[in-house]
Amino acid sequence: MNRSRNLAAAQIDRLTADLHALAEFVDASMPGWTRRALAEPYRESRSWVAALMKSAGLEVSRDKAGNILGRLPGQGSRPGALVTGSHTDSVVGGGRFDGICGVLGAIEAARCLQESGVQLVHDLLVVDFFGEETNDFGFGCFGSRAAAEGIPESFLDRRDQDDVPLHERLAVDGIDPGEIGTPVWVPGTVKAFVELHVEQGPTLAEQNLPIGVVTAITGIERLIARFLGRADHAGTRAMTDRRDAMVAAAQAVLAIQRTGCEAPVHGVATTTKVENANPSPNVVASRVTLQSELRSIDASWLHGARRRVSEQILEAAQACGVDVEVDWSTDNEVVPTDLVVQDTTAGVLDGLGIPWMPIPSGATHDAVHMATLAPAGMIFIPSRNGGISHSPDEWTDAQDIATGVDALAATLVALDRT
Ligand code: HGY
Ligand code: MN
Ligand code: MN
Ligand code: MN
Repeated sequence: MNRSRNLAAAQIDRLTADLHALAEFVDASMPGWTRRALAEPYRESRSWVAALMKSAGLEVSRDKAGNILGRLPGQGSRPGALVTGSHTDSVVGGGRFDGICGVLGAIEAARCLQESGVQLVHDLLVVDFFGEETNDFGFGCFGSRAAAEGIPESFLDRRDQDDVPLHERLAVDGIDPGEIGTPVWVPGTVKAFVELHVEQGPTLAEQNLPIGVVTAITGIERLIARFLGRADHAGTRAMTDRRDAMVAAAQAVLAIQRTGCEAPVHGVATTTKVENANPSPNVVASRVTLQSELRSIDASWLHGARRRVSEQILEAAQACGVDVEVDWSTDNEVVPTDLVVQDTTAGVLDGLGIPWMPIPSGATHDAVHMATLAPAGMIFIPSRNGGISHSPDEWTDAQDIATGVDALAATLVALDRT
């Protein structure tokens, strides 16, 4: 397998040292390498990231959405910056590579460009986007969404599981909700966006390939279903005479899972939460809330599946004599990556002799929101350990990250000339 050709051993060692250093900022009370946005370890880690950007010769600033920006001025004769970056927050029990490779790899790419004397025409902007993972308020990509579209009023009114409103949590990070309702970045200031990211799946490793050029990023439909049955004595009420909200929810979980299994390529369905409002062991469940999501890069399947899942949930509730409210929200539509960015990346890889394959992304990324601002693309590097991710077992080899940095730096140089 082609290894990193342009990164010297010293540069790979430097990048590895950065990965280890960032992995120190975790919530020790949680499993894996947990670094949740809006929490202390994350806050401390971002000061470290800002200092790293500064030491890499970047002009560091923080925008109103909490994104950390490291700018490498270009020769300045062309408008719009070449932007690259990702996120450094994690899921609970997450790993050390998801998002992180795209931020530390981008900083390394900026260092390598300077060390090899390359001067871009456009500014280069390296970004650590604030809070990409789904937060306690049920949405993700906070920083990139705020930068590109603004955060919707309905999101800002949400409260977390402790009934704390989002604006209160944001205040600790110095983010003013009044300043993020409209796009935080000025349209026209981005020439193109490229995100380096681990695949979070097994394909590249199975194909023994070091790089994936992402063709499309999954759409996500999120569901909250509220089942309303009748509380009753669990020991006396006849089985045929119950209105058991938990049984209706259980049948809905299986219907959602069946729908995911029927999907064509890259369709999935997951139920991540079933909550009984009254978990007393001797009471028939009266109120149960279920949270699920459907994903696919096939927009027509995704919308059809949403309708089919709703129908099956209503049928399950009816059969149990239970009422149900089904609320859907589109977290993001399917996003095809930009063909020019794809082709530029492919041409660069062929030029470097680095083998690659086109690959869709079942995970969503900050690139989804950057794509509303400018042509956007993604470069994947292999996830080892069977492609496991959102887990402490997530792993990507340093050599693979270095090859990704090679590909990223060369793609940025090529896009700089378009
Ligand atoms: O949910 C996702 O796909 C991403 O990891 N936030
Ligand atoms: Mn993730
Ligand atoms: Mn990610
Ligand atoms: Mn991402």
